[in-house]
Amino acid sequence: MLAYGRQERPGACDGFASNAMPGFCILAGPLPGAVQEDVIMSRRRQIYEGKAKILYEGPEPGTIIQYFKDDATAFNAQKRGTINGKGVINNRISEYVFTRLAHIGIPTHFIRRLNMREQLVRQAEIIPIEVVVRNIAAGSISKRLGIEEGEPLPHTLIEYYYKDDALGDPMIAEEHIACFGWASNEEMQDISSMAIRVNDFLCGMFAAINISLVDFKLEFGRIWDGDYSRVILADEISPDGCRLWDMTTGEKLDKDRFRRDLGGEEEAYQEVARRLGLLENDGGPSEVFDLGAHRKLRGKK
Ligand code: AIR
Ligand code: ASP
Repeated sequence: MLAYGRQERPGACDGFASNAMPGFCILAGPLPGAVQEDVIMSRRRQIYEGKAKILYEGPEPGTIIQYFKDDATAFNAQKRGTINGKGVINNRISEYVFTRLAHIGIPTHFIRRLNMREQLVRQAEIIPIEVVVRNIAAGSISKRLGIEEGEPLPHTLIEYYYKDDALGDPMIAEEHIACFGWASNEEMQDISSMAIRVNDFLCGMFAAINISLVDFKLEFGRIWDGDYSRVILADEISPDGCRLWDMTTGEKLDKDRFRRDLGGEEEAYQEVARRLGLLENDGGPSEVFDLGAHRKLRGKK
């Protein structure tokens, strides 16, 4: 049973911006099961290279391989760097989160993790909207509206940004989305209700490991089944696209460490993975994470 709606394929002249979203359909039928990794490695073709991931053609029609890089960018790629091991950790964290979300009925593109840096996902038409969910003021909303960072918001906010690097991902209203046909009203209903469910689930999941989910970004894709499409959660969920603060110390455990030159980004990403039970406890500090102490322990300044 599908919790979220199926949309009929729009006709050519009904105002839906099909030219903005060149369609590619997935073939109906069962998704591939075990696929030999050596086959994947030898036959694949690169489809797209983004700031933090590379997409390769998958082993079956309708599949894609997501390769997670260590590259980090911020401020629309004006700042560039590397966070060692980030790709491996984000691959693992995103696998874990998407798997848990699937268990509560959120349709996602995730099929399975292939190896340390790659996962197999369903190919979808990416809806060109970044959906940001905020629980606590931080980052751009604090700057834009002069709200102090750390101020809990009176209620959860959903914001939309148009995914366009050349324009710097400008903030948009739902009216823009409807006006330019980036997503239909029905799709936006599915997207906003999924975003709220994901937020509720993730807030609880992170609270259980003493982390506040301050805000995060989601991306959605459209998959076709004949003349019908539905929206699924795509991209990744990792400390690259979430603000995660230790509930006790307020320590930032996310990409703001890189954006704001705070240092300790590798340790912060590892700490999130460790608390989620995805890494062996290496005997380092565990109750409340102290990045300074941890870095000293590892001989870093
Ligand atoms: N985000 C937005 N665009 C790219 C990313 N990663 C995420 C940030 C933050 C949230 O969206 O990681 O968790 C809000 O970002 P901002 O900059 O609008 O405050
Ligand atoms: N990764 C995005 C960029 O390069 C945004 C960010 O995470 O700050 O601009």
